Amino acid sequence: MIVRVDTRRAVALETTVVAHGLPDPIGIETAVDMESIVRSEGAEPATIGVLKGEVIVGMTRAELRRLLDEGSVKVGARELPFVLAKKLNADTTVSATMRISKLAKIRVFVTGGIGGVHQGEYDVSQDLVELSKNRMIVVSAGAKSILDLRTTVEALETLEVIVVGYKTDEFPAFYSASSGIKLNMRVDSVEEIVQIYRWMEKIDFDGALLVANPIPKESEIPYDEVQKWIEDAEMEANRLGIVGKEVTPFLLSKISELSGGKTLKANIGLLKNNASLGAKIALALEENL
Ligand code: PSU
Ligand code: MN
Repeated sequence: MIVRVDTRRAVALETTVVAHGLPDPIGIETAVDMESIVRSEGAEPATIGVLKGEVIVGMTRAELRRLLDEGSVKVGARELPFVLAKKLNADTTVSATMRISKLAKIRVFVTGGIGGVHQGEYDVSQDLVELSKNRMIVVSAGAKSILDLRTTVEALETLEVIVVGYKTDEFPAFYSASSGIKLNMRVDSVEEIVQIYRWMEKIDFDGALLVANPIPKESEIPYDEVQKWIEDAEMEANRLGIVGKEVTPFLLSKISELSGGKTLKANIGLLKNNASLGAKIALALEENL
């Protein structure tokens, strides 16, 4: 494993969103922008991925480019040993990035939206399991609205994942700030987040603290507007027989197409917003060592 950052004030960033979540070159541009945002807050970005079986914590732009040009496998935590043994290129989802962050002793991780429980046939992301096993702070704009959000929130409870709404009483719906699903834990400051994390350490709590950070107003798309695109994208996925790892990337790109790029813009907006909050949390955590 190559670690290029000071992990005490690092913010981990994933590469699946770069390689499979956003179209090229927007993926790389967004990653680089997120890194700048993290730096401008005084924290250190650590973009995580795998090149030829080598885990890299703190990928350079050129290395991100290699991932895209040479191609990479989308991996969750359970596929990591496989791609490492085979010396493959891999982009890491939330679960794989969390697992590597733990090895590198990074405590804060920023993503767009976690994976969760899909609608219809059984399809549940490894992200949920990893969140239940790994003591980290994960910032996300709720879970992707292509999911069954109600079931995802219930699953998070079953798995003992601490979910707090940042300045909200609701679980955010990725492209929209509100979902109508109430959360019972709300925080209004970075200090409160750090205090909760301190208590997690003291009581030896193994799961993650998921900070649900709503998409900012200027990037938001109303829930009802998004719903129609999601339904159409899902019908198309069923028609084409898309299953497994391809489901999430397919739906994201189809919805972007159906919305004329509106959801893509929203996705970028929420990623940057999360990067900013994650950096503030990382700094506050370090100062409080
Ligand atoms: N957030 C985004 N875009 C993405 C993802 C998150 O804004 O593409 C990725 C994350 O890496 C997450 C993955 O872990 O989608 C979930 O994939 P699946 O549903 O196949 O578990
Ligand atoms: Mn899946």
